[in-house]
Amino acid sequence: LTLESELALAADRGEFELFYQPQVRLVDGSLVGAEALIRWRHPVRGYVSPGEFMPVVNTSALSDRIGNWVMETACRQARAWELSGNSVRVAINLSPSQLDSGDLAHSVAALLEATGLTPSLLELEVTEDILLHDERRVLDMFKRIQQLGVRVLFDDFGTGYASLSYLKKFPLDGLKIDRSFVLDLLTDSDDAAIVGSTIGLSKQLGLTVVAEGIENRATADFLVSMGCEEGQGYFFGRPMPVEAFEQQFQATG
Ligand code: G
Ligand code: G
Ligand code: MN
Ligand code: NA
Repeated sequence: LTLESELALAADRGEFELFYQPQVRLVDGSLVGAEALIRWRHPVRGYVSPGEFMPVVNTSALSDRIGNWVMETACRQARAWELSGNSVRVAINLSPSQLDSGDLAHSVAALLEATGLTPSLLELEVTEDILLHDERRVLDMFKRIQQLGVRVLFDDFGTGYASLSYLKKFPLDGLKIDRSFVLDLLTDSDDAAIVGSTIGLSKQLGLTVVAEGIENRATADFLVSMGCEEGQGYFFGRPMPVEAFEQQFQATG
């Protein structure tokens, strides 16, 4: 069995699951959102991380199916939290293939309609590979998604080849500073300079900025001192199954 056919079977059997990682307001650690991260609950191997299978998914016929499943599952979850009175903004990761097939803005609109989710509770995270697509098409799609009230964030900011030119070209709502700049923030003065400048740049451009990879309080405090408002990382919580997330954050009140 190839990995691709194993993955198709896994989809048939409902073996995919979304984990949620908390995103917090750094000054007080209060919950502001959650990033949905896919896992494969393998009957023998246990949870398999997306790094091991998403590259195959994204280049196979499965990409649409799994991409749509992620969007729908995350929207339903966000709506359930909204209805419970403890709204949690949910962020999902888009893969490049989701921009190629069909009309993403239309799918998002249909999902909001079907679930009843308040649009501002949904965020889409895009990486530079997505922005490498036909620029006009991406630009148009982002505009229509944003007109729905859904926010678009630039993920892994700073790791690509042309992050700054994408900020200029595309109507983004915010950016996520890649964890590779945050992990050694306290000891690496280059990282500190890059992160500090990125925060300043974001503010000047009117963008939300989220720091990733925060593993201790001192890093969170340092980010606050540099004006960063939101963050995410093992210090606040690992990606976890929905039940654990609800327990920790009482999202179901
Ligand atoms: O959760 P983890 O650190 O293992 O994620 C590894 C990578 O997989 C990250 O880059 C993350 O963005 C990506 N990823 C996780 N979930 C999804 C998903 O639902 N869709 C896509 N396209 N990528 C995902
Ligand atoms: O590429 P993206 O930003 O979507 O990747 C999210 C991934 O980052 C998740 O798979 C998650 O496991 C990982 N991650 C989240 N917080 C931390 C952290 O504090 N430290 C490290 N090393 N990885 C993290
Ligand atoms: Mn992400
Ligand atoms: Na990232």
